[in-house]
Amino acid sequence: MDADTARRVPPGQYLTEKFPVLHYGTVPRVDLATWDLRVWGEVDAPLTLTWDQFRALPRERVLTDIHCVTRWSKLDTEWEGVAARTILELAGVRPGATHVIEHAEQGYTTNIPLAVFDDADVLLADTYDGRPLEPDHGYPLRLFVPKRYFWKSAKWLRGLEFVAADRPGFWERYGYHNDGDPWKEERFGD
Ligand SMILES: Nc1nc2c(c(=O)[nH]1)N[C@H]1C(S)=C(S)[C@@H](COP(=O)(O)O)O[C@H]1N2
Ligand SMILES: [Mo]
Repeated sequence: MDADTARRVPPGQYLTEKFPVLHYGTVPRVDLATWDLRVWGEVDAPLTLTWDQFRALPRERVLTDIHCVTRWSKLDTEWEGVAARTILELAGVRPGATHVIEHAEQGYTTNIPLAVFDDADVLLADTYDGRPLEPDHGYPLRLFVPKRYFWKSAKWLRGLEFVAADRPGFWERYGYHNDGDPWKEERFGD
């Protein structure tokens, strides 16, 4: 590995070319005709977007690295979708909001600070490597939060709840770190 590549690998991680699949439970079957995405909580304008409405929003592309708490990292992954910041504008997030709870199919949740969500590289991603997400990787939509371990990127995303007080999500309640910053090796514990 050259020095430039090595600098991109957080402590305790190894590089893989593969794209491992990791989740709790089964892969949900999703029907786009009945699918929706809800945005609620500390916002002026709660949203319920159909698939067509979501697809009509302005789109962005992000090329960056991902890091899983199980120690694999993958460089230069390419994602497309709608910027988190577009959702912030549309929903009119209130000053009191401090955190975002990601809600996925089958009850999976994960929490991030609003400041982490409000970053140019955070996407509501429906496309990986130029193609629609595979069912295993979150079809039709996942959140993509590259500056945190990958459990903070909820697959099969169905809702974003803006809250005025933090609330641990699924893995956070099982002892994963609340923040999950790979550069600080925040794997377990608070
Ligand atoms: N809905 C949902 N999203 C999830 C999970 C899950 O169990 N359910 N697991 C997380 C974990 S622990 C990881 S490491 C990544 C894995 O994403 P991948 O399967 O696309 O590599 O998804 C995250 N998102
Ligand atoms: Mo994970």
